[in-house]
Amino acid sequence: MADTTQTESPAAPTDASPGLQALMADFKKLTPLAQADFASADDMKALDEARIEWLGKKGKLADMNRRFKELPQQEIPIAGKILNQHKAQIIRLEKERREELEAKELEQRLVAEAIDVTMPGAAVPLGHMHPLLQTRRQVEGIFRNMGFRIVEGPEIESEWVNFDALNIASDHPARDMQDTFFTDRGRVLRTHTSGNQIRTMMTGKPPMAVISTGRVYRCDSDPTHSPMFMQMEGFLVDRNVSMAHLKGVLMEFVHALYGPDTAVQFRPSFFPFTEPSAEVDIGWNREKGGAAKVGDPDMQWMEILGCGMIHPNVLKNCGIDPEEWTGFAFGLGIDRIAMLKYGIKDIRLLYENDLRFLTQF
Ligand code: FA5
Repeated sequence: MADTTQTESPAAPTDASPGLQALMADFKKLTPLAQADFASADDMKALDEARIEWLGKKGKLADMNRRFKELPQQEIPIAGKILNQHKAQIIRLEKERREELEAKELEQRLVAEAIDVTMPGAAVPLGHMHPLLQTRRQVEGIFRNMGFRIVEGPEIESEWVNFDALNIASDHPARDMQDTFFTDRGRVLRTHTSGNQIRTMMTGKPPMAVISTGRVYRCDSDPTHSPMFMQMEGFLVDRNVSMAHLKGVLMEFVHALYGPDTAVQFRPSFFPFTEPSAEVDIGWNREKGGAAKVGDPDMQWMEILGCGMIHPNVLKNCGIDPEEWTGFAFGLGIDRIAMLKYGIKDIRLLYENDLRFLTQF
């Protein structure tokens, strides 16, 4: 704080009364005292208190003013002038100290709020695709590379498409093979994606090679069965299609997905919509998780798909002449493919949305 106390006080008239002389002597002492008070104020609050003490209505300058009534009348203007000069000085001292404190506070704030632009930013955790979706994309990619195109179908399906058109009569015991969730008016939550075979064949003309993936629903729940799971239907209709084509396509798929020495077996089976029918199992190691190679002593079989040559009745139901056209179809469980791919032991983990599980993939 600048030293301004050296400023000359106005001179008293030579014939000043003793009262005025005493007043002037007291005035002379005031400015250095005020300056000391302001200088010792370390923050704005203390400075405000000091200002009120000096310049307020009941402050020290006001006290001086009250002493004027003791002076002779003609000396009051002189005393007033002297008071105003001191007052101006004290106001200036207070202002200087205020500016100093403001500058200090600003500097402290700038230091406290300083941003280090070289610090690394806070990382936002990134999400990623669910393992089922990753598997679905990969599987679809393999079949697309072989020339299959993708179609979609509804999850609520008519009983006719889901069962009847697929050669499953209303009293056919095959309906019990897939425990069904019925909705109203002859509709069901689709139990498989085979209905998309019907929808596509009814609206399109062969030759065609199509895949269709989506959720399907059954009353089922254990480590390898979930009540909602994902299937992919694939089928191909052309002239002179045989079981050998089906086997070739599926072997190509298994090798692309799990590698060329993966253990695979085709087993005869039954589906009302294919004849002949088969199921495909992949070797898996339940303990280690993941697909097993041929010769693994701990290997067990896991069924991943059903398949076969499209039944002539199904082709006829869709307006396709079975004398001219033949085709194969398959329906694979995407969840089981994911279990084998990632070594997941319980299918239900895929639907629990537990981040500790999902972040591993
Ligand atoms: C069918 O659903 C037939 N539509 C498949 C088919 C299509 C056969 C075309 C012939 C021609 P299946 O019920 O076996 O078949 O189911 C096929 C695959 O879905 C199974 O091999 C299995 O991988 C998977 N799967 C079946 N039920 C479940 C379930 N509850 N949870 C998880 N995956 C399942």
